[in-house]
Amino acid sequence: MALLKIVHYPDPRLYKVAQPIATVDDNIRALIADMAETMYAAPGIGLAATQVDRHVRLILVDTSESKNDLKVFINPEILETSGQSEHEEGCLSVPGIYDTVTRPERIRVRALNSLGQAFELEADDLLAVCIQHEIDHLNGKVFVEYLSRLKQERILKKIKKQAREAM
Ligand code: K1U
Ligand code: ZN
Repeated sequence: MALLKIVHYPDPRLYKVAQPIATVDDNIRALIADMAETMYAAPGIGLAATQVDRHVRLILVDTSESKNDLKVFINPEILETSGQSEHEEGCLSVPGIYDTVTRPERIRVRALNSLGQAFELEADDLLAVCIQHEIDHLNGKVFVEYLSRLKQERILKKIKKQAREAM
């Protein structure tokens, strides 16, 4: 297994649209293992392949307290949504920035697991927020794009300052 480098906003690679995975093979399972190690080490509760510069439709989520409930979604599709809720979000690609985003409250999602088997899952609360946040990454969207232009400008300034100070 290996720790992968997480791409930081506003890197243009975060805006690429990820491609469907045609075959769930050992290469994909190796990527899942590396992404899981990277997500838990960060630490994070989700990670999309886009964030580690792999532009395939694969996301991982683990919102459990014990960090032992890894959920793998390959080619995830949101089939249904209902309600609306506000939740504070963070992003490993936008370190140190947290803000409130409004999204559908409950979702039904269909995907393949790491064996290539299809499954459906109903999610609400943090799990639903996290799945939607990660699918946005696959579509080239970062959560700050839900915020006002003024907030986005402030976040960009802060991120650029952090990057300068890290040099
Ligand atoms: O996509 C990502 O960058 C991961 C992101 C997922 C996420 C968090 C909160 C709301 C929506 C999506 C993170 O994991 S940020 C880190 C974080 O929230 C966290 C880290 C450790 C423990 C608890 C939360
Ligand atoms: Zn994110």
